[in-house]
Amino acid sequence: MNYTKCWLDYQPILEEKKKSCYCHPVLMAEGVVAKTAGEEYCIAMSEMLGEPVDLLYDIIEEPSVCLEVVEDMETDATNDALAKQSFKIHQEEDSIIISGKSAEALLQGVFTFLRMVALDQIDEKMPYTCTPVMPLRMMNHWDDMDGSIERGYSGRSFFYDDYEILYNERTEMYARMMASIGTNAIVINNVNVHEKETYLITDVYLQQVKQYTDLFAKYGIKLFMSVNFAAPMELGDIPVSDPLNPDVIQWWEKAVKHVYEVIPNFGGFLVKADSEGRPGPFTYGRTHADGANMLAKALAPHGGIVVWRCFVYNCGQDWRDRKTDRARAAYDHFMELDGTFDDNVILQIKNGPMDFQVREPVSPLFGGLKKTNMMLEVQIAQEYTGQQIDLCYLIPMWKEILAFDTYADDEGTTVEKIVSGQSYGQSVCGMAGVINTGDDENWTGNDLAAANLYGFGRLSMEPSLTAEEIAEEWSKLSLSKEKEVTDVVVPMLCNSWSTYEKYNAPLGIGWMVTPHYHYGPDIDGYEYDRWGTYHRADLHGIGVDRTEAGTGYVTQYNEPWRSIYAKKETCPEELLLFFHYVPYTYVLKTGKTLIQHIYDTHFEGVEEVEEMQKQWTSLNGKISDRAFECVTERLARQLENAKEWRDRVNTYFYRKCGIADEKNRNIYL
Ligand code: GCW
Repeated sequence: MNYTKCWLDYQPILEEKKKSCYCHPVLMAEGVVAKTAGEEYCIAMSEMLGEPVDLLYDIIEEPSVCLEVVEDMETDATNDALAKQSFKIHQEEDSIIISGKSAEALLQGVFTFLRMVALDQIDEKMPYTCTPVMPLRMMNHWDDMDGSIERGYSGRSFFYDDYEILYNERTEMYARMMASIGTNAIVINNVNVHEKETYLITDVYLQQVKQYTDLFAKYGIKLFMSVNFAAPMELGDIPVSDPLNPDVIQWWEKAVKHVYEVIPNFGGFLVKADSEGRPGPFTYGRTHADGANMLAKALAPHGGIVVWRCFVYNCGQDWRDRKTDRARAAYDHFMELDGTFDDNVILQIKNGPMDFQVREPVSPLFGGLKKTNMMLEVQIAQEYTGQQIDLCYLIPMWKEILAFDTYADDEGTTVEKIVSGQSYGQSVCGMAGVINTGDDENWTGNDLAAANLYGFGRLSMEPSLTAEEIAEEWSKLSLSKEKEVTDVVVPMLCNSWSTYEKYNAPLGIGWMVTPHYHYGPDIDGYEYDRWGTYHRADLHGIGVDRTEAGTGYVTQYNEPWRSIYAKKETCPEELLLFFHYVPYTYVLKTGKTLIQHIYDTHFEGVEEVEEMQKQWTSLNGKISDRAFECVTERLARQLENAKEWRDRVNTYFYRKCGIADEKNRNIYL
């Protein structure tokens, strides 16, 4: 086996923690998913008890763990889609009952129960009931069929190699891992659909895709594919892909019908249109609602959905133009279409208005749209946050995003409530994560980056979990249950975003990265380019004026945010340069000038990485040598990167403004 089991590497539990019922699982439900639930139970429990555990199918006299589906189980779910996902774990005398309202829910119940046993939480947490908060918990793969992964930092694709679809034990392990964290939807190919991938929805590949669909179905996961909006032109003999053209409409209907003939349980499409060179409805003067609804109508008779991305912006900008603002783009394009999308369309919105930077405000589109299904898109892959070399645990960031109050209706209309369907009663909505896996032995390049993958799943099931709780669970399940390990790993993870931010681009301005690769600093790398990603630093100050006098971006927020962001004095300082052009001598709330803040944080960032290294060294011999060495090597590279950021950023600004560091440290490059 050339891959690890991550958080599914079940370890023996202490003798005194074993309950007599554990070795008698009784499966009282039928069907493939229920069978998986039984199998997962046996795999895990055999490891934890240190003896083989076999599944029974009839009630027995002795204490047992009963796995059952109770369709009329009571739930507190607010809609039908979620109700079917409710499960319950409780004790009756010496037996334990795991019941799900559906087989999929039972499977989630079993994974939850196994986790509780592994973490020794069973007595503390039972009786336990759960209705997942996000209806859809989706992974987006940016895997290409040549075997590469766009923005992949952990090896090559385990789905494809050289335009062939791979299917092996690793794929099965992958499906288990995904199901165990609550994933119920997976998009198997990159949103940038190139020539060969366009054929995924045709007979060239459908039979092989079906293998994945069948595998995922065993784990209660639906398979989705990204499609090329220009497919009718590339695959058919139609000269256009105009969504209102009858030939185009018919082409898609036929294509979709065929997909469902081969794969009856297919989930639907993910679409990146009119974005970064991808084709879309704009070519024909049509709206994104025209485009999305055309596909939605083709999918609807089969129960499929369209996930349509809002990452639409002008990537051919002139840097001298200070009015066009990429941050405005998603809202400007999609707000006026609110209420015009079909019921089986979901708009997938990136968490921020730019592109997964280390710090961004929350996209104002969440607080704008009210009559449209919405899904939050975050990037588990650390494109701009250290590329799985540098440590950056993203759960605290995602928690902030989910907790953000949009004030769309009243106070308390948080992103979490909106994308979980609680605010507007939608049932097709949820969270999507651009996944960070590849064929590296440890799946995620840096072992610690797996905490982001695990955490994404856990958070989409239960957003009320704290970042610390998730970190602790992950660390205990993946590294070691010993307290001395958790005591090091949990704070390391939980402080890592802040550390990364300190040595990165300051106060929300973002970018300053090496163009194209997006790792390492290049302060002006994107400054005079076409991508709309400017910091506007000059002799006197830095930042983008996004107030009404500037690009007007602030007006896309509801009050009170609009007013809060509009003034330097009230704008949260971590976002100051995102919203304002600020002189280097401006005094921050800490009493420091902006320039001194930039110098100080960049020195601190490096010191914090050095401290992390020290902490990590103390784990030598306490976790697997493989994981220890992997992270040791990554931290050494992180330190180099942090120093480079420190020196380049500080030197750049010192040269621009000529203001010396108050502490007289060496600023050079
Ligand atoms: O951040 C950018 C990435 C692209 C990506 C794009 C997107 C898949 O640099 O590689 O393309 O976002 O989200 O579509």
